[in-house]
Amino acid sequence: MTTPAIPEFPDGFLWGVATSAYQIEGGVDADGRGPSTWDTFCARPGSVLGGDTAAVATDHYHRHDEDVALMTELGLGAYRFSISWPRVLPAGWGEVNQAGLDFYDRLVDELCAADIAPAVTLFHWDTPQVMEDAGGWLARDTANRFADYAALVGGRLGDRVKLWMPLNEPMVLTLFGYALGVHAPGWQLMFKALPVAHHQLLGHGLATQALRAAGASGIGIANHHTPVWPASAAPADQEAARAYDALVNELFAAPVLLGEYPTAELAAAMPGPVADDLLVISTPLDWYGVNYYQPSRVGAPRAGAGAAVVDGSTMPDGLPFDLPAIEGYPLTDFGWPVVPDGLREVLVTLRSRYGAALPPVYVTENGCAYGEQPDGEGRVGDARRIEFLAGHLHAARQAIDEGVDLRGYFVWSLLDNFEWAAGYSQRFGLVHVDYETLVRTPKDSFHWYRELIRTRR
Ligand code: GBH
Repeated sequence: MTTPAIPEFPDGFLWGVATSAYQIEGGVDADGRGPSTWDTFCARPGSVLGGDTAAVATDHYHRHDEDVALMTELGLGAYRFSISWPRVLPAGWGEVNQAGLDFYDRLVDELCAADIAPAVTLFHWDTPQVMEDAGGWLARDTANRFADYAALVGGRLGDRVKLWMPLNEPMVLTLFGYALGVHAPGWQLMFKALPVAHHQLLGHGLATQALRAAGASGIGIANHHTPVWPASAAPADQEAARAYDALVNELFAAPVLLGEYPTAELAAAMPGPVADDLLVISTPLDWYGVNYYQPSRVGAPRAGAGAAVVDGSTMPDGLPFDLPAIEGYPLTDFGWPVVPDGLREVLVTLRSRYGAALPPVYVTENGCAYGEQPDGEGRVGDARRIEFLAGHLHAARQAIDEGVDLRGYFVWSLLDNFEWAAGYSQRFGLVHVDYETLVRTPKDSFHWYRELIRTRR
């Protein structure tokens, strides 16, 4: 195998991998965990491809020792994982499930013993079902309950966790979960979903304050970012692209970094004492996380165009955007174009948009779905993943040269796992998982990443 050359990174650059609780843990009924919105969504026919559920997933809940051993072999500097809110607080608030909290406490100890810095996401979309029944993220009170949960976890793990992210990709929960209905909880509220953005942002700000009060430090956010490329130079396409950019990129960055909503219309769509809330939402952060997968081509809606399909899910009618395919790039098995320079573009755009208000940056997710299987000798030849990662690391290095204070990079993901509405059809792991036997097989990309870390850590 020829190994693509990787540029040098600054001393202390943090090399990591990322996962999330619902996608890997399984054990949905184990030791007192409560149901989440995703358990409900999976049980609803037609929601997840092939009727897949995450009841077992990769069974990480019972195999975490083996998984930490894999991470140790990788020589990771950090491991980003999420805590399942309903595992810790089965009803979302009130009685604590000590067994659930103990699970994460042990995991953090195992990581520290292996010299791997724990990086913790508090919410990666798995809302306790009881909270959803009480209004979910459409209800302001969920932000307060979330802060209580943050205080609890921060108090228990704050002495050992190096990086905290209250939220992962609030954009995706708002858009996919509440506006379009292709993720849990499955609402199709279109623009009436905007309060979900505000309440998550408020929850982020309140949780940041609660974590600090509980003695935790190193607090950031993991936001999804995509370069937005107008479909053409026509004014209608330019305008649609501007609006899309405001909605998917700026809506979740400007309140946090600048204490303001990107447009007057968006600010006016938000509930509550918005000006006061923005003071909480913009509580200064120690760092800022970027999840990058691909750019977006955006134009004005075209008359007579069929319903848009995103990641295999059919979008509701009446979207104010058209998302034509990006052509001229190779595609992953998910159909996403491979555009490494898009990572440089999002990082440099953040830097120019937010300037001194942007704290040090981490790439908190980057990766690709390719379906290679083990051959007869148990080898998984995923050269395309190696090429993907190498290309994106070059782009990240270029962003540093262009003035971005980038401190680390997390590959999505350690293991093949439950890819939300796509079920098990998409494999993002450095490690292959056989879903019949749950046997883990490191892919070529795993060995490549280990070598990269070994020569640069
Ligand atoms: C991340 O989300 C998640 O944090 C993680 O849990 C997930 O497993 C991982 O990515 C891989 O999917 O057709 O233009 O609408 C990624 C967010 C949002 C990226 C939807 C791709 C589709 C692009 N994704 N987006 S578009």
